[in-house]
Amino acid sequence: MFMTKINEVLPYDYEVLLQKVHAKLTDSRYNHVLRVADTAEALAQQYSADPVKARIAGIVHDYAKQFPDEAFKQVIMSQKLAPELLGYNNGIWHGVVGTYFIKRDLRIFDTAILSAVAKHTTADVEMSALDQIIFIADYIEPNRNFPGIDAARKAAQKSLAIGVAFELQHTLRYLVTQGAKIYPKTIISYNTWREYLEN
Ligand code: DGI
Ligand code: FE
Ligand code: FE
Repeated sequence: MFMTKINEVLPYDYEVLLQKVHAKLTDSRYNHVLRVADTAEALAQQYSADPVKARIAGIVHDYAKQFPDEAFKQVIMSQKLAPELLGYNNGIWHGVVGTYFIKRDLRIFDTAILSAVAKHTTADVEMSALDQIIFIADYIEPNRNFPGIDAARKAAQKSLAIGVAFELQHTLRYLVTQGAKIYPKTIISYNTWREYLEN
């Protein structure tokens, strides 16, 4: 069983990470990230992934959620990220672009953790076990309550891939009913993972 030591991915104590993250989030959002970390750690234990990286990724996954739009636009331009990103909003930016602030402010550079954060909203056509765990944990943490949550939790107990496929189908369906602009990676992820759908 592979398990990272916390000081291999964090240049300071875990409690300091919690303080840094809490400082940027409302209490309710901070409590969400704590629940995602607990859920991700449990999924990692269940599915033989690294529970330390799962916990840290859970703690930081929404780090940039309350950063102002202007900050994201500046990073997209200064770092020469895909200009198409400017056509989206915080919903997409806080993960894909949020990794920039995680590196800059939190000094976390572990590529597996950063990948899981980058993919936590949109998924991707290729996802590591840790990527899948954070994507799912964000969706099924204990306070989530929406039509279909029981089926989402059951799907995640069958396999990570079934959990990802279920979540993509339901998220895409929801976004379309809202008339939201769909990020292309969300669509190609759905096309890739739908083979695991059980209905
Ligand atoms: O950050 P959380 O609220 O915990 O959850 P999240 O990161 O999964 O979702 C953030 C928002 O992003 C949520 O309102 C749904 C939205 N979203 C997910 N995929 C897409 C999207 N929004 C657009 N416009 N397009 C997408 O493809
Ligand atoms: Fe998020
Ligand atoms: Fe979240």
